Amino acid sequence: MPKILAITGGIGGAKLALGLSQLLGPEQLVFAVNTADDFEHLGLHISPDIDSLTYALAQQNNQDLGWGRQGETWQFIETLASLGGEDWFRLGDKDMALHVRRTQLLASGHSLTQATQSITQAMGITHRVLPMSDDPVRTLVHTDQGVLPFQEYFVKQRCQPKVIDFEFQGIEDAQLNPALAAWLAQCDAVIICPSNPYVSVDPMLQLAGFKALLAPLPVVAISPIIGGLAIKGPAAKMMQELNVPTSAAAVAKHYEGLIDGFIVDKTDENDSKQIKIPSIVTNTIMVTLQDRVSLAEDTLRFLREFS
Ligand code: FO1
Repeated sequence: MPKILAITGGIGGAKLALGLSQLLGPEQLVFAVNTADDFEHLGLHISPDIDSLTYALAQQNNQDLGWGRQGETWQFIETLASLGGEDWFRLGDKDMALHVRRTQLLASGHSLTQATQSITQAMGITHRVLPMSDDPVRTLVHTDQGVLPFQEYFVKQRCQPKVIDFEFQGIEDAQLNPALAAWLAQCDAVIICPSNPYVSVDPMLQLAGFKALLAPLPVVAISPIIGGLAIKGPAAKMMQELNVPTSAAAVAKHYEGLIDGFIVDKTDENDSKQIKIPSIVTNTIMVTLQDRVSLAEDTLRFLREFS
């Protein structure tokens, strides 16, 4: 069986990650997660993309919100607001326990990788969830309303400001997670899950040495843009503001030179004719668990064409 690295960030990527986890065991499949959305808030270290993946793999994710945990209550954040605290970033009561636990583990000297390992194991997840780096990388969004830390842009400003550029603060000094580099050295192939190319995948690709480790491997990406829209999140809006066509073909171009194959939704069958690299058309809209598994099966089958 192949050894796969799945690169993910955000909600869309986490959906396919769950599908893949149903087909490949922890000896064949490892996840690399974006940490550039992380931030310190209320004295806690928050890692949203690690948490979206963790809850997805544990099948505990909040299907209505997309992010956070299912079956949540909001006593903490509402009480905090009543005391004059900040409540713009909605932290559910169960979700709070995860952030407190991670912060505690980091404060006692554990790395983000070790803290994540401890938490995912406690949630019954057997697959390894590897932060892209244990060093801080923070996405700053340069907009027409100034430079905004990512969560201020994404949550507080609800992605309204016009994007001019992205800056990954700390990227020059951040070391690629050694556990990730070690897995890549023995990997057979890499999957870039349907995540936002600009803020969920690019931070990882810009880590020194990462692209060089990908170069000898077959890499397949799934388009996060379907019919000119993102299923969730601001990817299409960002592309418009960056004067990039909001199309699956434009995402393939964004990954040009890095990927060997591209997977687009049936809606984009015509668009796929513009794509210069080998591509397949299938259903990439994941509503049910079966949708997630079917797309994972299609992806692994497609990957075999490059091995
Ligand atoms: N996204 C929101 O749009 N509003 C929120 O209040 C919010 C809270 C939140 C809490 C924990 C967490 O792990 C994620 C949360 N998110 C929220 C989503 C998060 O901002 C995004 O998932 C990523 O940063 C981008 O993928």
